[in-house]
Amino acid sequence: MDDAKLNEIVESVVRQLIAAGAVSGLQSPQTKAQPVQPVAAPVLIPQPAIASTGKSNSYANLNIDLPDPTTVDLRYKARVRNTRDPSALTELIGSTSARIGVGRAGPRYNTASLLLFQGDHAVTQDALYRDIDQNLLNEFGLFTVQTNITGGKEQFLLRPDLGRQLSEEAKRTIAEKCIQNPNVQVVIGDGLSAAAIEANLRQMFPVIKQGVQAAGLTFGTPFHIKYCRVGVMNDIGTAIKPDVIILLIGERPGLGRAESMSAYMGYKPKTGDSDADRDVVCNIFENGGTNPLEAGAFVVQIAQKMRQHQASGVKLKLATA
Ligand code: B12
Repeated sequence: MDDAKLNEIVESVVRQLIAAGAVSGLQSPQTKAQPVQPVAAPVLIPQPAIASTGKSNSYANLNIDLPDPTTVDLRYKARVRNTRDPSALTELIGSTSARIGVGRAGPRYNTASLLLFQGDHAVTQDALYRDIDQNLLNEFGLFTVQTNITGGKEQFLLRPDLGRQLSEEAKRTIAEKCIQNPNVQVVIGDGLSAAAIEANLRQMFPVIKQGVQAAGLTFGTPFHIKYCRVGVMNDIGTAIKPDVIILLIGERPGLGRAESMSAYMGYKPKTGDSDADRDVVCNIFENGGTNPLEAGAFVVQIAQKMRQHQASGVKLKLATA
C-alpha cells in the first residue's frame, strides 16, 4: 500500500474518532495531509514512528485514553448486551476465573476483551523471555551457571533437550564452588517463568534452608541455572552427588498468571532418571496457590522422607503405600 492511500485511511479513522468524541489533544486534519511513515500494524497510534523520523503532522498529539483493562472491575465486568438477568450473569462471572460473559461484536471479541487478552498475553511473554532479577540472585548469594543452550531464550524454547544438560563450563564451576555429597541440594532454575522465582524465592528459600539445618542435615551450596529444564537434575546429581535435590523452577505461565513456581525433587538423581523418579510440589504462589512458606516446610518433609526410604517418585509412593 502506498503512503497516500495509507494516509487517506488514517485521516478517515481520525475524523471518525473526532466525530465520536473518542480522542483528545488532536487537531483536525483539514488541510492537505503530511506523508505518514508506512507501518505494518493498524495506524491508530502513529506518534512513535513520526517522532523517530523527526517529522510532524496533525496526529503528533494523538492521545487515545483507555482505562487499564486488567483492573479487577474491568476484568470481571459483564459485557453481554441486553442481558435478561444481569445479576445472575455477574454472579456467574464471579464464580470462575474463566473468561465468560465477555460479549461480542458480531462474531468477534469486543475491543475491551481483546485488549485484556493481549495484556495478559504480554505478562506471559515477559515472564518467559525475561531473566531472573540479578539483585534477587545476589541477595541469596547465588552464582549462575548455564545449560547447553547458547542461542538465548528462542533456542531454550525450541530445544528442551539442551536445557536438560549442564554445559562443560557449568560442571567445572560447580565442581569448584559447591560442597560435595550434601544431604540436600537446592538449585534455582528460571524454567518457563522468571516472574515465578521473583514472586516466591524470598519466602520459600529461607524456610527450606532453616528446615534442612534444623533437621540436622547438610545444606549444599545453592546456585542458579539459566535456561533450566527439570531434567537437568540428573547432571546436578552426577556433579554433586547429593542425597536429595530440590529444584525451584518457574512453571509454564498461564494467560495473565506468571508467578507459579514448582519444586521438583529427586533422590540421588543420575543419568537416565525420568519424571517417574521425581516428585513435584506445584502451583506455589500466594493468594490462591500453595503458599510459599507452607511449600518450603512441605518440601523439607518430603526430602526427609526420601532419605528415610532412599527413594523418590513412584518408588517412594510404593515404599510409603
Ligand atoms: C507441561 C506439563 C506436562 C507435560 C510435560 C511435557 C514437557 N516435556 O514439557 C505432559 C503433558 C507430558 C505432562 C504429563 C504429566 N503431568 Co504434567 N504438567 C505440565 C504443566 C502444565 C507445566 C509443567 C511445567 O511448567 N514445568 C516446568 C518446566 C520448566 O519443566 P520442563 O523441564 O520444561 O518439563 C518437565 C516438567 O514439566 C515435567 N512434568 C510435567 N508434569 C509432571 C508431573 C510430575 C508428577 C513430574 C514428576 C514431572 C512432570 O515433565 C517435563 C519433562 O521432564 C504442569 C502444571 C503446573 N502448574 O506446573 C503439569 C503438572 C506438573 N503435571 C501433573 C501431572 C499429574 C502429570 C501426569 C502425571 C499426568 C498423568 N496422569 O499422566 C503426567 C506425568 C508426566 C511425566 N513426565 O511423567 C501435575 C502434577 C501434580 C503433582 N503435584 O503431582 C501438574 C501440576 C498439573 C496439575 N495441576 O495437575 N505434564
